[in-house]
Amino acid sequence: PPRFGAADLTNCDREPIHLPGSIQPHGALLSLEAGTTVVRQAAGATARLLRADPGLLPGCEAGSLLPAALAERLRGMDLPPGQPPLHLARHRRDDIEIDVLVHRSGPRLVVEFEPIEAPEPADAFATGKRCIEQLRGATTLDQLLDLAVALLRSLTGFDRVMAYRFQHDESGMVVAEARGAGAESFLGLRYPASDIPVQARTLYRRNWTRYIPDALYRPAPLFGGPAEPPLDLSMSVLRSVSPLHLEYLGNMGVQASLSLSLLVAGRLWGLIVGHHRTPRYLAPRTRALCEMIAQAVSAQVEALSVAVGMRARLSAARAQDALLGEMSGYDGIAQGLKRVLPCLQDYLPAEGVALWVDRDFTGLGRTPGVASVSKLVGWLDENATDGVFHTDCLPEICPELAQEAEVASGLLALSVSRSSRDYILWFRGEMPRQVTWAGNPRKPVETTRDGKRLTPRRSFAAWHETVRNHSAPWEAHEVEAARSLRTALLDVVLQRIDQLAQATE
Ligand code: BLA
Repeated sequence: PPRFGAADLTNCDREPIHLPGSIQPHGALLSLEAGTTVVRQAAGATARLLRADPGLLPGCEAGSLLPAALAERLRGMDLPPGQPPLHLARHRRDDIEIDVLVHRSGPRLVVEFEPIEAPEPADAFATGKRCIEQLRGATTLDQLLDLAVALLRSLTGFDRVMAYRFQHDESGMVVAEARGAGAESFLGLRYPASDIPVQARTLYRRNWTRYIPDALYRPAPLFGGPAEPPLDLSMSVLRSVSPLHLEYLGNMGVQASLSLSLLVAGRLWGLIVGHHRTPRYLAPRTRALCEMIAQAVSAQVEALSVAVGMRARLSAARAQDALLGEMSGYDGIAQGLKRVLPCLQDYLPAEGVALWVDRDFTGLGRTPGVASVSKLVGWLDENATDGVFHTDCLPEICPELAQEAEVASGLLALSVSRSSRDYILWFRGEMPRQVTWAGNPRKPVETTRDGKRLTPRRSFAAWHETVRNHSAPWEAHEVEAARSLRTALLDVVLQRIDQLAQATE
């Protein structure tokens, strides 16, 4: 992998952003040997906050820099690694109020000092409680995210606050936005996956907040004792961020940013991102409130999607009972399925449904003709090993159906037998879609003016693309409903076989 700060387009997803060897200079950092107060590394505004130059600190006793009680507590601290920083103390030096945060990184205790440079919320608890109550009242995703960005903008005073949601292909889209009069709108714009490399996404699942009060900062290097290994700053609040990303922010006209992870069912679902055109400091307590709101939003997104899934499951179960009831009046499976074709069409939202049973085709609604379906079944036999197969871009993956985009861009296929190849096939037509990207997504980087280096793209001007050969996507609960129908049908088939066996005995 490249060294931190030396990555380019070809390897920026391997830049070790957790080992930057530097911090943002608005605070100070000490790493201590756990169980002692011996300083191993130091960086940042130690002269202002601890009255000693960082280069002189390695090897020193932190006890000589800190109030005795604080040093004592640090010495006795046994923290598990991987946890977010703990607020240890608020202390005052001359006229500066300083928050002291501590967390464990490998064999070191990392102590971060952050001066309070911005007003603090008057009543953080009451504000947090009110925000959470409001968020819990949201009954749709749009309502929830609109409320979240509005609350966060009023708390932070940022020019623009957005909810950014990851799509199936890891690109992202701005799905909610609150902004001031002068700020340009990014609502509805898509950004390619490469704008947030994979190691950054992995880190953002563990550490939920990133704060860059002034993107034009000069990184403050970590001074270390002899042979200090690189310090892992994954959980640090002062971590220096990738210079590539700082350039990107510059190209967007952004000088301060705050981004908060939205985690749903353990996955990085999206981010809430705040932008400001000029430097902007936020008190740690304000950021803690923001983080609390992001957590409440995450929980509510999950609750809403669980509710949607439950409703879908209930109605699928009802539809399935009706369908099986209807089928029970018929002797053969093939005959039964044909009779319930209208029920099958209603079972999933699709424009057409077809049966392929004993090499015989029956269709209802908009489906490809018998010749195409026969070829499709051959292709499925080769390519679909699972009992349930689905795609929203059939013409792109199945050459035999390349000409059928209009009626068969989407396919959900359910095999209803193990030996002979019988299928229920649901079809969805093409849904041409306009996607507006923030700049050309196939050129996420440009060369610098002197032509020497690659940098993130400079233009975020709307770039339109029409997506063809795609249908509406199959939702997870729809695929699940198909799977459960398959299990139920195979049960029926097995029962019939039993009955037949008994009858012949
Ligand atoms: C990180 N990229 C990020 C982050 C965001 C974005 C939100 C998280 C850091 C932060 O909090 O600011 C991208 N920001 C966006 C997007 C919007 C936004 C899409 O506001 C939309 C509104 N970036 C590139 C390219 C590279 C790259 C080409 O565009 C690499 C060649 C790298 N982005 C990059 C890296 C990070 C990053 C390395 C991690 C920064 C860090 O945490 O150290």
